[in-house]
Amino acid sequence: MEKRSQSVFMPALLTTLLVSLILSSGIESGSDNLEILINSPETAYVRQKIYFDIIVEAGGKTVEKAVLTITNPLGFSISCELKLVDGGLAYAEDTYSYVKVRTECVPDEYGYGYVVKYIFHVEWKTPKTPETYTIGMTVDADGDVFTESETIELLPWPVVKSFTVSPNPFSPNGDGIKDTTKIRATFNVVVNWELQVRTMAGVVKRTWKGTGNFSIVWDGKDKDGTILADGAYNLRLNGSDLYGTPFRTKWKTVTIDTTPPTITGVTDSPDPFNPKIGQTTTISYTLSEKCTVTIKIVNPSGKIVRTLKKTQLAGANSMIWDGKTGGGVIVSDGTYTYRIYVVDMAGNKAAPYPATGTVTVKST
Ligand SMILES: [Ca+2]
Ligand SMILES: [Ca+2]
Repeated sequence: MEKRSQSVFMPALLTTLLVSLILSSGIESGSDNLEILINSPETAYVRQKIYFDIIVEAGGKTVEKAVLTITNPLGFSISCELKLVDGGLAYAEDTYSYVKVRTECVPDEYGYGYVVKYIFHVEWKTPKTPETYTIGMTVDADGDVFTESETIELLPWPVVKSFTVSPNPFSPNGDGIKDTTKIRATFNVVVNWELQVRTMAGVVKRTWKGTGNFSIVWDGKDKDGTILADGAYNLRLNGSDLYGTPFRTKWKTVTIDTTPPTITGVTDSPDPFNPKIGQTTTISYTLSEKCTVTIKIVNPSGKIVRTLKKTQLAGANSMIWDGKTGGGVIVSDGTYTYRIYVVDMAGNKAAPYPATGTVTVKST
């Protein structure tokens, strides 16, 4: 009774001092023995299943409650509280089953049965948002609440967003037409890449290396400066993000074509023809390869009255002229010259350029 009355009449300052002494000593002893170690990786990829351990040194105390939280600044939040089963910790899952936790208790080395460590094996199926996530663990051990957190950066998997080569085919022959081709690629993240030109048999002829999106003008030369022979080549693009994770290797075929096309067997029929009664004439020829064919029809005084244009495949081809101008008017009687300009897909021109023939329009 006397003691109690003493404390009641103790000066307020002394009471505050005593209370703060007790509190600080409590916290200090706690921080000596209670420790949380989160062994999560610093980075992981979206939609990846990752594993890490959280080790709780409870200083001989019993962990009564442990809560694992995973959050990001965008508002993503998972909270996973471990359930007590028969006085021991059981595994836990978050509501959406993205996190699974299994607990392992390590007894002390002297075999007295004290739990010295709680090891939480965490399995996390990461979300699809690339963001920095904070993993937090709060533990209540016999009333001592302590907490720890670590961050983990979720990365998008590196992918090639686009990979193009144009023009394709091209013709590195110095004539100023399609002499080079542009090879371009874009990626979703910064990557270190390597681009190779390979023969179909796999022999590497040229290599470029770099970081990030690229646009390369290729002159058709190998690493020694020699222009490669006509034919198809493979472009191989591989590499990895700045953490070393590779993207899926991409392939593309590019063709070098410096061989001019040929046009043979140029004929027209019927000749003469009468457009006034609805007759047309067919100009026929044979191409050595796929080409863009332009036929210009020239009147007796040298003026172009009609242009016909098509991209046509190798082999026998033709175009029909209905005897009309570009404006749809039937031309006057006379002998017309048709000029056939043949260019392959790499810009090489057939010789002669143009090939020519004549056809007569006769309405009487
Ligand atoms: Ca060329
Ligand atoms: Ca050609």
